[in-house]
Amino acid sequence: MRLLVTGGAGFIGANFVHRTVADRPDVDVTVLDKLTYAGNRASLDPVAGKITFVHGDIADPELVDRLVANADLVVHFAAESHNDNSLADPTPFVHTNLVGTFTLLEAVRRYDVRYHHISTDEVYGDLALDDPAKFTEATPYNPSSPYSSTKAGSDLLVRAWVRSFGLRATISNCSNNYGPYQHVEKFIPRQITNVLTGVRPKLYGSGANVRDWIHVDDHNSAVWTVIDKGRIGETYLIGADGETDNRTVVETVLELCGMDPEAFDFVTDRPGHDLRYAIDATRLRTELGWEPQYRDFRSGLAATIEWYRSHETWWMPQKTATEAAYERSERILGG
Ligand code: NAD
Ligand code: TDX
Repeated sequence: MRLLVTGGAGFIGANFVHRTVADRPDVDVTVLDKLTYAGNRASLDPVAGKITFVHGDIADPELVDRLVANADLVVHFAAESHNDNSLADPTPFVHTNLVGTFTLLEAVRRYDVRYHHISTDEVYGDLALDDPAKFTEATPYNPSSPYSSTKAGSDLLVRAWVRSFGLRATISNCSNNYGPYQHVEKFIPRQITNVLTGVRPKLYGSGANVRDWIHVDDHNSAVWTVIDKGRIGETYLIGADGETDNRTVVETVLELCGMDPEAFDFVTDRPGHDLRYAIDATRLRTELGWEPQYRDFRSGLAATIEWYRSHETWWMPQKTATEAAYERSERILGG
Protein backbone atom coordinates (compact mmCIF):
# COMPACT_ATOMS: atom_id res chain seq x y z
CA MET A 1 0.00 0.00 0.00
CA ARG A 2 1.28 3.49 -0.93
CA LEU A 3 0.68 5.87 1.99
CA LEU A 4 1.06 9.66 1.86
CA VAL A 5 1.47 11.24 5.32
CA THR A 6 1.22 15.02 5.52
CA GLY A 7 2.94 16.72 8.45
CA GLY A 8 5.12 13.66 9.08
CA ALA A 9 7.99 15.78 10.45
CA GLY A 10 5.76 17.12 13.24
CA PHE A 11 5.06 15.59 16.64
CA ILE A 12 2.19 13.18 16.03
CA GLY A 13 2.97 12.58 12.35
CA ALA A 14 6.59 11.53 13.08
CA ASN A 15 5.45 9.10 15.79
CA PHE A 16 2.85 7.75 13.32
CA VAL A 17 5.53 7.20 10.66
CA HIS A 18 7.85 5.43 13.14
CA ARG A 19 5.07 3.11 14.19
CA THR A 20 3.90 2.42 10.65
CA VAL A 21 7.40 1.56 9.39
CA ALA A 22 7.92 -0.76 12.39
CA ASP A 23 4.53 -2.51 12.30
CA ARG A 24 3.56 -2.54 8.61
CA PRO A 25 6.39 -3.56 6.29
CA ASP A 26 3.91 -3.77 3.38
CA VAL A 27 3.29 0.00 3.55
CA ASP A 28 5.38 2.31 1.36
CA VAL A 29 5.50 5.68 3.20
CA THR A 30 5.93 9.12 1.62
CA VAL A 31 5.97 12.17 3.91
CA LEU A 32 4.98 15.63 2.64
CA ASP A 33 6.04 18.38 5.03
CA LYS A 34 6.78 22.09 4.69
CA LEU A 35 9.26 22.00 7.60
CA THR A 36 7.80 25.06 9.28
CA TYR A 37 9.27 26.06 12.66
CA ALA A 38 7.28 23.05 14.03
CA GLY A 39 8.63 20.47 11.57
CA ASN A 40 11.95 18.79 12.30
CA ARG A 41 13.71 16.57 9.77
CA ALA A 42 15.61 14.96 12.67
CA SER A 43 12.34 13.52 14.00
CA LEU A 44 12.44 11.16 11.00
CA ASP A 45 16.05 10.02 11.59
CA PRO A 46 14.84 6.73 13.14
CA VAL A 47 13.30 5.79 9.75
CA ALA A 48 16.04 7.23 7.51
CA GLY A 49 16.33 5.27 4.25
CA LYS A 50 12.97 3.58 4.86
CA ILE A 51 10.63 6.36 3.69
CA THR A 52 10.50 9.03 0.97
CA PHE A 53 10.56 12.61 2.22
CA VAL A 54 9.13 15.46 0.11
CA HIS A 55 9.69 19.03 1.26
CA GLY A 56 6.65 21.10 0.24
CA ASP A 57 3.37 22.81 1.05
CA ILE A 58 0.00 21.00 1.21
CA ALA A 59 -1.51 24.13 -0.35
CA ASP A 60 0.62 23.67 -3.52
CA PRO A 61 -1.92 22.16 -6.00
CA GLU A 62 0.61 20.79 -8.57
CA LEU A 63 2.79 19.09 -5.98
CA VAL A 64 -0.20 17.69 -4.12
CA ASP A 65 -1.77 16.43 -7.37
CA ARG A 66 1.41 14.54 -8.28
CA LEU A 67 1.77 12.93 -4.84
CA VAL A 68 -1.90 12.02 -4.38
CA ALA A 69 -2.02 10.48 -7.89
CA ASN A 70 0.55 7.94 -6.62
CA ALA A 71 -1.10 7.15 -3.28
CA ASP A 72 -3.67 4.60 -2.09
CA LEU A 73 -4.22 6.31 1.26
CA VAL A 74 -3.64 9.87 2.54
CA VAL A 75 -3.39 10.53 6.29
CA HIS A 76 -3.52 14.27 6.89
CA PHE A 77 -1.69 15.49 10.01
CA ALA A 78 -0.17 18.72 8.64
CA ALA A 79 -1.48 21.81 10.41
CA GLU A 80 -0.59 24.94 12.23
CA SER A 81 -1.26 23.45 15.65
CA HIS A 82 -0.58 25.94 18.45
CA ASN A 83 -3.36 28.03 19.98
CA ASP A 84 -1.02 30.70 21.35
CA ASN A 85 0.48 31.28 17.87
CA SER A 86 -3.00 31.54 16.35
CA LEU A 87 -3.76 34.41 18.74
CA ALA A 88 -0.56 36.22 17.74
CA ASP A 89 -1.11 35.71 13.95
CA PRO A 90 -3.97 33.65 12.46
CA THR A 91 -2.72 34.00 8.85
CA PRO A 92 -0.82 30.68 8.48
CA PHE A 93 -3.69 28.87 10.23
CA VAL A 94 -6.12 29.87 7.49
CA HIS A 95 -3.56 29.01 4.80
CA THR A 96 -2.59 25.55 6.03
CA ASN A 97 -5.62 24.31 7.94
CA LEU A 98 -8.24 25.56 5.48
CA VAL A 99 -6.62 26.17 2.07
CA GLY A 100 -4.18 23.27 2.55
CA THR A 101 -6.94 20.82 3.50
CA PHE A 102 -9.07 22.04 0.57
CA THR A 103 -6.14 21.44 -1.80
CA LEU A 104 -5.71 17.87 -0.54
CA LEU A 105 -9.43 17.12 -0.73
CA GLU A 106 -9.61 18.22 -4.36
CA ALA A 107 -6.71 15.93 -5.29
CA VAL A 108 -8.13 13.02 -3.28
CA ARG A 109 -11.47 13.53 -5.05
CA ARG A 110 -9.79 13.56 -8.47
CA TYR A 111 -8.05 10.22 -7.90
CA ASP A 112 -10.64 8.58 -5.56
CA VAL A 113 -8.02 7.96 -2.88
CA ARG A 114 -8.93 6.83 0.67
CA TYR A 115 -8.44 9.77 3.05
CA HIS A 116 -8.14 10.00 6.85
CA HIS A 117 -8.43 13.42 8.46
CA ILE A 118 -6.70 14.13 11.79
CA SER A 119 -8.50 16.63 13.96
CA THR A 120 -8.93 17.79 17.53
CA ASP A 121 -11.50 17.82 20.32
CA GLU A 122 -11.11 21.62 20.41
CA VAL A 123 -13.65 21.90 17.56
CA TYR A 124 -16.34 21.31 20.23
CA GLY A 125 -15.35 24.33 22.33
CA ASP A 126 -15.01 23.74 26.06
CA LEU A 127 -16.90 22.27 29.03
CA ALA A 128 -17.44 23.76 32.48
CA LEU A 129 -15.05 22.47 35.14
CA ASP A 130 -17.88 21.00 37.23
CA ASP A 131 -19.89 19.60 34.27
CA PRO A 132 -20.11 15.77 34.32
CA ALA A 133 -20.58 15.81 30.51
CA LYS A 134 -17.93 14.81 27.96
CA PHE A 135 -17.67 15.47 24.21
CA THR A 136 -19.28 12.86 21.93
CA GLU A 137 -19.51 12.64 18.14
CA ALA A 138 -22.93 14.38 18.48
CA THR A 139 -21.65 17.47 20.34
CA PRO A 140 -22.24 20.63 18.26
CA TYR A 141 -19.18 22.42 16.90
CA ASN A 142 -18.34 25.57 18.90
CA PRO A 143 -14.63 26.41 18.46
CA SER A 144 -13.05 29.24 20.48
CA SER A 145 -9.69 30.18 18.90
CA PRO A 146 -8.37 30.89 15.40
CA TYR A 147 -6.62 27.49 15.63
CA SER A 148 -9.70 25.50 16.61
CA SER A 149 -12.00 27.37 14.22
CA THR A 150 -9.74 26.60 11.25
CA LYS A 151 -9.60 22.94 12.33
CA ALA A 152 -13.42 22.94 12.65
CA GLY A 153 -13.65 24.45 9.17
CA SER A 154 -11.37 21.75 7.77
CA ASP A 155 -13.53 19.01 9.34
CA LEU A 156 -16.63 20.55 7.76
CA LEU A 157 -14.93 20.61 4.36
CA VAL A 158 -14.25 16.87 4.70
CA ARG A 159 -17.86 16.15 5.68
CA ALA A 160 -19.16 18.17 2.72
CA TRP A 161 -16.77 16.40 0.30
CA VAL A 162 -18.02 13.03 1.60
CA ARG A 163 -21.65 13.97 1.13
CA SER A 164 -21.36 15.96 -2.11
CA PHE A 165 -18.66 14.00 -3.95
CA GLY A 166 -18.67 10.56 -2.27
CA LEU A 167 -15.15 11.00 -0.88
CA ARG A 168 -13.93 7.84 0.91
CA ALA A 169 -12.98 9.63 4.11
CA THR A 170 -12.97 9.21 7.89
CA ILE A 171 -12.29 11.83 10.57
CA SER A 172 -10.84 11.44 14.06
CA ASN A 173 -10.90 14.11 16.78
CA CYS A 174 -8.40 13.46 19.54
CA SER A 175 -7.68 15.05 22.90
CA ASN A 176 -4.32 16.51 24.07
CA ASN A 177 -1.33 14.32 23.16
CA TYR A 178 1.94 13.95 25.05
CA GLY A 179 5.08 11.93 24.38
CA PRO A 180 8.43 12.11 22.52
CA TYR A 181 9.16 14.59 19.70
CA GLN A 182 6.58 17.19 20.82
CA HIS A 183 7.63 20.78 20.11
CA VAL A 184 8.76 22.68 23.23
CA GLU A 185 6.15 25.39 22.68
CA LYS A 186 3.47 22.97 23.97
CA PHE A 187 2.58 22.80 27.66
CA ILE A 188 4.18 19.54 28.83
CA PRO A 189 7.50 19.75 26.90
CA ARG A 190 7.73 23.47 27.69
CA GLN A 191 7.57 22.78 31.41
CA ILE A 192 9.87 19.73 31.25
CA THR A 193 12.51 21.69 29.32
CA ASN A 194 12.06 24.67 31.65
CA VAL A 195 12.88 22.45 34.62
CA LEU A 196 15.81 20.85 32.75
CA THR A 197 17.24 24.32 32.00
CA GLY A 198 16.72 25.71 35.51
CA VAL A 199 13.67 27.86 34.66
CA ARG A 200 10.47 27.81 36.75
CA PRO A 201 7.41 26.27 34.98
CA LYS A 202 4.70 28.73 33.89
CA LEU A 203 1.00 28.15 34.57
CA TYR A 204 -1.58 30.23 32.74
CA GLY A 205 -4.30 31.78 34.93
CA SER A 206 -5.19 29.72 38.00
CA GLY A 207 -3.92 26.40 36.60
CA ALA A 208 -7.41 24.91 37.07
CA ASN A 209 -8.00 24.29 33.33
CA VAL A 210 -8.40 20.61 32.50
CA ARG A 211 -7.02 18.69 29.51
CA ASP A 212 -7.74 15.03 28.66
CA TRP A 213 -4.21 13.66 28.14
CA ILE A 214 -3.47 10.72 25.85
CA HIS A 215 -0.11 9.22 24.92
CA VAL A 216 0.77 9.84 21.26
CA ASP A 217 1.19 6.09 20.63
CA ASP A 218 -2.38 5.49 21.79
CA HIS A 219 -3.60 8.25 19.46
CA ASN A 220 -1.78 6.65 16.55
CA SER A 221 -2.97 3.11 17.31
CA ALA A 222 -6.50 4.54 17.29
CA VAL A 223 -5.87 6.24 13.93
CA TRP A 224 -4.85 2.91 12.38
CA THR A 225 -7.93 1.28 13.96
CA VAL A 226 -10.17 3.87 12.29
CA ILE A 227 -8.38 3.43 8.94
CA ASP A 228 -8.65 -0.39 9.14
CA LYS A 229 -12.15 -0.74 10.56
CA GLY A 230 -13.92 2.65 10.56
CA ARG A 231 -17.03 3.31 8.53
CA ILE A 232 -16.57 5.67 5.57
CA GLY A 233 -18.01 9.12 6.24
CA GLU A 234 -17.90 8.68 10.02
CA THR A 235 -16.22 10.65 12.78
CA TYR A 236 -14.56 8.93 15.76
CA LEU A 237 -13.49 10.66 18.97
CA ILE A 238 -10.17 9.47 20.41
CA GLY A 239 -9.44 9.77 24.14
CA ALA A 240 -8.14 7.65 27.01
CA ASP A 241 -9.86 9.05 30.13
CA GLY A 242 -6.86 11.21 31.06
CA GLU A 243 -8.52 14.30 32.54
CA THR A 244 -5.98 16.24 34.64
CA ASP A 245 -5.82 19.92 35.63
CA ASN A 246 -2.79 21.92 34.54
CA ARG A 247 -1.57 22.59 38.06
CA THR A 248 -1.44 18.85 38.80
CA VAL A 249 0.55 18.29 35.58
CA VAL A 250 3.15 20.89 36.57
CA GLU A 251 3.37 19.62 40.16
CA THR A 252 3.87 16.06 38.87
CA VAL A 253 6.60 17.13 36.41
CA LEU A 254 8.43 18.95 39.23
CA GLU A 255 8.06 16.04 41.62
CA LEU A 256 9.27 13.48 39.04
CA CYS A 257 12.32 15.72 38.46
CA GLY A 258 13.08 15.71 42.20
CA MET A 259 12.08 19.37 42.68
CA ASP A 260 9.72 21.17 45.05
CA PRO A 261 6.24 20.64 43.47
CA GLU A 262 5.35 24.28 44.25
CA ALA A 263 8.38 25.74 42.41
CA PHE A 264 6.33 27.20 39.53
CA ASP A 265 4.94 30.65 38.63
CA PHE A 266 1.44 31.74 37.68
CA VAL A 267 1.52 33.95 34.56
CA THR A 268 -1.07 35.96 32.59
CA ASP A 269 -3.87 33.76 31.25
CA ARG A 270 -4.32 32.90 27.55
CA PRO A 271 -7.13 35.08 26.07
CA GLY A 272 -10.29 32.99 25.55
CA HIS A 273 -8.62 30.04 27.34
CA ASP A 274 -10.82 26.91 27.04
CA LEU A 275 -11.67 25.60 30.51
CA ARG A 276 -11.97 21.87 30.08
CA TYR A 277 -11.84 19.17 27.39
CA ALA A 278 -13.10 15.63 28.01
CA ILE A 279 -13.66 12.83 25.50
CA ASP A 280 -16.23 10.05 25.54
CA ALA A 281 -14.59 7.45 23.26
CA THR A 282 -17.40 4.88 23.56
CA ARG A 283 -17.93 4.63 19.80
CA LEU A 284 -14.26 3.88 19.11
CA ARG A 285 -14.12 1.33 21.93
CA THR A 286 -17.39 -0.49 21.33
CA GLU A 287 -17.75 -0.31 17.52
CA LEU A 288 -14.08 -0.73 16.60
CA GLY A 289 -12.72 -2.53 19.69
CA TRP A 290 -9.86 -0.06 20.38
CA GLU A 291 -8.21 0.14 23.81
CA PRO A 292 -5.37 2.41 24.97
CA GLN A 293 -2.09 0.86 26.17
CA TYR A 294 -0.89 3.75 28.39
CA ARG A 295 -3.31 3.75 31.30
CA ASP A 296 -1.10 5.49 33.86
CA PHE A 297 -0.45 9.18 33.07
CA ARG A 298 2.21 9.48 35.78
CA SER A 299 4.42 6.74 34.34
CA GLY A 300 3.84 8.01 30.78
CA LEU A 301 4.95 11.44 31.98
CA ALA A 302 8.03 9.98 33.69
CA ALA A 303 9.02 8.23 30.43
CA THR A 304 8.47 11.48 28.51
CA ILE A 305 10.69 13.40 30.96
CA GLU A 306 13.41 10.76 30.43
CA TRP A 307 13.06 11.15 26.65
CA TYR A 308 13.62 14.94 26.87
CA ARG A 309 16.51 14.42 29.31
CA SER A 310 18.25 12.13 26.82
CA HIS A 311 17.41 14.10 23.63
CA GLU A 312 18.71 17.56 24.48
CA THR A 313 20.28 17.97 21.03
CA TRP A 314 16.81 17.48 19.48
CA TRP A 315 15.06 20.22 21.51
CA MET A 316 17.73 22.69 22.64
CA PRO A 317 17.91 24.58 19.29
CA GLN A 318 14.10 25.19 19.45
CA LYS A 319 14.09 26.27 23.08
CA THR A 320 15.67 29.73 22.84
CA ALA A 321 13.63 30.71 19.77
CA THR A 322 10.41 29.45 21.39
CA GLU A 323 10.90 31.36 24.63
CA ALA A 324 11.83 34.52 22.69
CA ALA A 325 8.59 34.17 20.69
CA TYR A 326 6.60 33.75 23.92
CA GLU A 327 8.19 36.91 25.32
CA ARG A 328 7.30 38.87 22.16
CA SER A 329 3.66 37.73 22.15
CA GLU A 330 3.29 38.31 25.90
CA ARG A 331 4.34 41.92 25.23
CA ILE A 332 1.79 42.24 22.37
CA LEU A 333 -1.11 40.44 24.13
CA GLY A 334 -0.31 42.10 27.44
CA GLY A 335 -0.55 45.49 25.66
P1 NAD B 1 2.97 19.89 14.91
O1 NAD B 1 2.83 21.37 14.92
O2 NAD B 1 3.96 19.25 15.83
O3 NAD B 1 3.34 19.41 13.43
C1 NAD B 1 2.73 19.94 12.28
C2 NAD B 1 3.55 19.52 11.07
O4 NAD B 1 2.89 20.03 9.89
C3 NAD B 1 4.97 20.11 11.06
O5 NAD B 1 5.91 19.12 10.70
C4 NAD B 1 4.90 21.22 10.00
O6 NAD B 1 6.13 21.45 9.34
C5 NAD B 1 3.84 20.63 9.04
N1 NAD B 1 3.18 21.68 8.25
C6 NAD B 1 2.63 22.85 8.71
N2 NAD B 1 2.11 23.55 7.68
C7 NAD B 1 2.33 22.81 6.54
C8 NAD B 1 2.00 22.98 5.19
N3 NAD B 1 1.36 24.09 4.75
N4 NAD B 1 2.34 22.03 4.31
C9 NAD B 1 3.01 20.89 4.73
N5 NAD B 1 3.34 20.68 6.00
C10 NAD B 1 2.99 21.61 6.92
O7 NAD B 1 1.50 19.32 15.14
P2 NAD B 1 1.02 18.02 15.93
O8 NAD B 1 0.86 18.35 17.36
O9 NAD B 1 1.85 16.85 15.51
O10 NAD B 1 -0.45 17.86 15.32
C11 NAD B 1 -0.68 17.08 14.16
C12 NAD B 1 -2.16 17.06 13.85
O11 NAD B 1 -2.87 16.52 14.96
C13 NAD B 1 -2.76 18.45 13.60
O12 NAD B 1 -3.71 18.34 12.56
C14 NAD B 1 -3.44 18.80 14.92
O13 NAD B 1 -4.53 19.67 14.71
C15 NAD B 1 -3.90 17.43 15.37
N6 NAD B 1 -4.07 17.24 16.82
C16 NAD B 1 -3.05 17.55 17.67
C17 NAD B 1 -3.21 17.30 19.04
C18 NAD B 1 -2.10 17.59 20.01
O14 NAD B 1 -2.29 17.44 21.22
N7 NAD B 1 -0.90 17.98 19.58
C19 NAD B 1 -4.41 16.78 19.52
C20 NAD B 1 -5.43 16.50 18.61
C21 NAD B 1 -5.25 16.71 17.26
O1 TDX C 1 3.20 27.64 29.19
C1 TDX C 1 2.05 27.20 29.21
N1 TDX C 1 1.34 27.23 30.38
C2 TDX C 1 0.06 26.75 30.49
O2 TDX C 1 -0.54 26.80 31.57
C3 TDX C 1 1.42 26.62 28.04
C4 TDX C 1 2.16 26.57 26.72
C5 TDX C 1 0.13 26.13 28.16
N2 TDX C 1 -0.54 26.19 29.34
C6 TDX C 1 -1.90 25.62 29.44
C7 TDX C 1 -2.87 26.00 28.36
C8 TDX C 1 -3.76 24.77 28.24
O3 TDX C 1 -4.77 24.81 29.24
O4 TDX C 1 -1.74 24.19 29.30
C9 TDX C 1 -2.82 23.61 28.56
C10 TDX C 1 -2.28 22.91 27.33
O5 TDX C 1 -1.76 23.92 26.46
P1 TDX C 1 -1.20 23.58 24.99
O6 TDX C 1 -0.09 22.58 25.10
O7 TDX C 1 -0.93 24.86 24.30
O8 TDX C 1 -2.43 22.76 24.35
P2 TDX C 1 -3.94 23.17 24.01
O9 TDX C 1 -4.13 24.61 23.83
O10 TDX C 1 -4.80 22.44 25.01
O11 TDX C 1 -4.07 22.45 22.56
C11 TDX C 1 -3.46 21.15 22.34
O12 TDX C 1 -4.41 20.13 22.35
C12 TDX C 1 -5.32 20.08 21.28
C13 TDX C 1 -2.69 21.13 21.02
O13 TDX C 1 -1.72 22.18 21.01
C14 TDX C 1 -3.61 21.23 19.85
O14 TDX C 1 -2.89 21.10 18.63
C15 TDX C 1 -4.62 20.13 19.94
O15 TDX C 1 -5.59 20.29 18.93
